[in-house]
Amino acid sequence: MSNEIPNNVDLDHDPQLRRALSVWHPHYLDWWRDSGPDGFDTSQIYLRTAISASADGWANYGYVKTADYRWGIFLAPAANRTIGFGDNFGAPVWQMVPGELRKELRRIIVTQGDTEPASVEQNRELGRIAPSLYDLRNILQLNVEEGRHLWAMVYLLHKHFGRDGREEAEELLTRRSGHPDHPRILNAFNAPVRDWLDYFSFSMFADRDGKYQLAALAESAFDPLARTTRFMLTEEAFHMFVGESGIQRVVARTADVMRESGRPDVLDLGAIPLEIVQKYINHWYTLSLDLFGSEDSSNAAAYFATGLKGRFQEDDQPDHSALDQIYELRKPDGSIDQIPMRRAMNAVLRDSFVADCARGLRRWNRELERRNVDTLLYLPVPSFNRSVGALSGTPCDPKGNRLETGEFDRRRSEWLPTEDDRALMRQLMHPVYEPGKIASWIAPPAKGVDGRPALEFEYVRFN
Ligand code: BYC
Ligand code: FE
Ligand code: FE
Repeated sequence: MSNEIPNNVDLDHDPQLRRALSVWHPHYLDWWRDSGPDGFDTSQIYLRTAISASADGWANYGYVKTADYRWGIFLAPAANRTIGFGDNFGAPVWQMVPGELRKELRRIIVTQGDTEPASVEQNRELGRIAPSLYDLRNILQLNVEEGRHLWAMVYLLHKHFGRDGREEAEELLTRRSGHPDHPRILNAFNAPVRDWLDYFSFSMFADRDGKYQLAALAESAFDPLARTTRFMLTEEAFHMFVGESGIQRVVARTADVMRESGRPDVLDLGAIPLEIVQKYINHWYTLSLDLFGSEDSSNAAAYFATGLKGRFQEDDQPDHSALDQIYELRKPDGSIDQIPMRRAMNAVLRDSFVADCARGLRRWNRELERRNVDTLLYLPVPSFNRSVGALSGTPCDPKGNRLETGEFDRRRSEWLPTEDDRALMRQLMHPVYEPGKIASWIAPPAKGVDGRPALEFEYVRFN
């Protein structure tokens, strides 16, 4: 079985795990066929496959069909860790699930696991309108890796949660993004991803939520979870790169066309107006802020106290107990909520995320400044367009000015993508599958994959 399923969890000597996987694996393949990337079953794609957790083992490149991809199970190497935060600070980490935390831990793993197949379902159709072979290859790479991330969580469920773990693993293949009766768990993973501007924004912001959530779980006192998520993070860097560099290339192209034409409305010239880029940023950024959960959360406090979930780079925190501090949450009406620090862990994690996003925005804006375009892109304030947490229910504009609900609804189309905007994006996007060519609305990548040429290389061979 280890030939078929690359792993470093000694699958060959774990009959129980093999039995669980032998039931689940065919169901996974059915799910992949029904819900994975549509239209490329017979194509050979230049993909990287993780075949071991060592430095050179996780990035092996070669042509494969997605259905033949070898989804593996990898944990980052064992380290002699102790618990780094909360009430059990300094105690040895756990190799087994403590009975009294079983339910909470399962919930965290299921919530994480649920996002991975959801994202594959969300961009199922996008390969059909890819702007270049390079981009087509990248979206398929992300899809197989999100598939592998599902395996990572299913491994934990099968290995550590017995029968309910096996049931949850099946459920992960049963829910569907956007399904009216069996939706995915978190809101952003039920939102439609209809065009490549959606997709790049999603990878920039939602995958970046993934980075912060995984980093918080990489601190977990439950060592198998910490080690799985550490390995997942090595792949996540590429996902965020696809999003960040994708928008950067869109912005660079738009700025070039604006400079050449001397006007901001560049749609008829085959580029994407900055106004539409900004609306997509507003949409996906705010959905991703919601993914952090409520700013004041008793669940978050319990996760931190017990050691299930830490902060981003917990080692760098001056105080690992977080008992005596207060988090100040500024509300749109100007008032400030004083939240005990442990209850504010979702907000603390979100703040790290916001700072990281702002860095990406500065990079995009540099493309504009370099071409003397004076409209710049921005991130809305955290209270804009929120549906989850303490900032929802008090409407404001992207700068934070309070609005009546009626006014927000009336002016929504100024800030968030409309059906018309989406239709325009769809009209712009046609597949470009010829080596050396690229769609009109995006600049070529700075470099190719694995040292290959950016555009001239045949990243996908159609059969
Ligand atoms: N949508 O106390 P609260 C990724 C629910 S992305 C809908 O506020 P808590 C990826 C919550 O479940 C990373 N419901 O927050 C990216 C709870 O429901 P119940 C994903 C939501 O418990 C791209 C209630 O509201 N990983 O990997 O601290 C491509 C009150 O909860 C939402 C994780 O999220 C929402 N946005 O939850 C592929 C890590 N937010 O139980 C992959 C695992 C909250 O009262 N998850 N609710 O019915 C967690 O650590 C936590 O569950 C949360 C925050 C971060 C979601
Ligand atoms: Fe993932
Ligand atoms: Fe990802």
